[in-house]
Amino acid sequence: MNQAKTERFPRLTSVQLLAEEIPKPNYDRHSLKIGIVHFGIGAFHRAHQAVYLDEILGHDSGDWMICGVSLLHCTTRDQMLPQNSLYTVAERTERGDSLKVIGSVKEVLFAPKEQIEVLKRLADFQTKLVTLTISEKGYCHDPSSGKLLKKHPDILHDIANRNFPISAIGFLVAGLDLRYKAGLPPYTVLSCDNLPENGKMLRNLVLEFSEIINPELNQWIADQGCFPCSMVDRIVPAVTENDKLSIAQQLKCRDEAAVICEPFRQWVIENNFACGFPDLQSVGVELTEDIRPYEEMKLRLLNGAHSTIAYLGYLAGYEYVSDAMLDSTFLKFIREMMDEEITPTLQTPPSVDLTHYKNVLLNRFKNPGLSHRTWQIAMDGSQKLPQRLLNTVRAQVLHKRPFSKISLAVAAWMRFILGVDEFGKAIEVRDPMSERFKIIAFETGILVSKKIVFENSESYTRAILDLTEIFGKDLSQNSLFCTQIQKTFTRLLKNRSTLSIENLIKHDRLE
Ligand code: CS2
Repeated sequence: MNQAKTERFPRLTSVQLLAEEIPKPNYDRHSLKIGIVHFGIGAFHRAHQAVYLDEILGHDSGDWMICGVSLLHCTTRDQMLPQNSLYTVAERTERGDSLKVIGSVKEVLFAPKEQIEVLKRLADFQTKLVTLTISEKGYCHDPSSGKLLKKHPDILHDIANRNFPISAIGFLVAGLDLRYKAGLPPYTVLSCDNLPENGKMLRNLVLEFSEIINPELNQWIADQGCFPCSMVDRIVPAVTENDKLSIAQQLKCRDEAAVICEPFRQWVIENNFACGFPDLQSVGVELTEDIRPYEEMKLRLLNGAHSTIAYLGYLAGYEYVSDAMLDSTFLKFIREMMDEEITPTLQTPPSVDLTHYKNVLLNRFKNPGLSHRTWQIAMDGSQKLPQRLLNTVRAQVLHKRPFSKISLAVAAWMRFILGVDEFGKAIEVRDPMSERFKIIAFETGILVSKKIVFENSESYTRAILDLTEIFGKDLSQNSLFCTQIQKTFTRLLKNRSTLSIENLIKHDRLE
């Protein structure tokens, strides 16, 4: 219905179609060259990095146009190609949208079909920066140790077919190899995913991979490669058909690649580049020598709270983050978790007021315009838990400080991945480890014909805690942590999510 209504508008193909009042690229998109190759041109990149670049190009016409690469799906390429890679960013608040048409993406490639074109771009001397938002699982790493999964099917493929890669790591190394052979400097590789010390981890993955295929290349990358760490932030929910219609009505054009986001944005990058880089500071990007305090603050407070809201909120029947935040008990729970269990583990970054940061954060979560689904955030928990919740627990355990609220979040994840909600309805669990979870549920007998078997909860939680790729050997064997999780999970089964939250707030205990 809405799709049909949207289709009545002419397609966004050129800035000429846009009304004068719509902000649009004021630079010469034709003559400017590509200087950045970006892997993972999903909604986040289009609402974050590409927007910063659009602003830079608007005042300083350098050759910093973007070549976006999709590794898995051709959807973005197919949406962007007919639009000459133009698309709209709608910053949304409860008062409405503020639209801007973005022009910094010059080309979009679908790697499985345009492998040679991607490699050519990487090998081009004009390419100075290769950035990535490929999500946690795109790194083919062990989430707990950060090591390369050498038996991952994509990595095995890329080791056997090093000139025809399919994984991001395989492409990065194949591109660096071409440059090494051509006597060109390496490009800077900038990870923009929500992973701890993302640049350092990616460097290690690239080195582990290149060591297998070519020790000389490996040495060159080790000596000359630059892999700055970065912290990225902007909430970007998935776009719906309703959103597309409302944007078409405002734009008077149909935009299949439009994205919706909050007004807030932040990007902090470690100052470590191999060759040139765009004038990032001119548009508010912070360059720093020490990224860790920024990254831990963001991963633990924002993403940690997000995952907590996702699992507990989903179980409590909240579809959107903002719905859960309207529930004053839920809100209080998240605030207390931040103050009592996360903040003590953080080192405050220079010029940040943590109390202000948390207040702003809760207001961002409350943004009712955003319709950010708890289910969307709940995806890929096995890849997210270590840096969002478990590193915080580690620090709390080490200093003998409380972690009961985070334990409830972890228990809620364990409950969520059972694939049946508290009302007996099926949950679509999307996670690279979902098959393992199903086997564990079956073997431990926690779930029989979609019904929870309470007596088997201890063996179920034990089997999940034994997944060292998530919990690491340390937490898997930490009796304080394991006992607390098992107790919390059993209580969560008995009391369900809403009462469990209330009990933890009112009595600071689970019963
Ligand atoms: C979210 C993040 O989907 C998720 O897992 O927690 O995408 C979050 O919205 C961003 O990191 C915000 O910067």
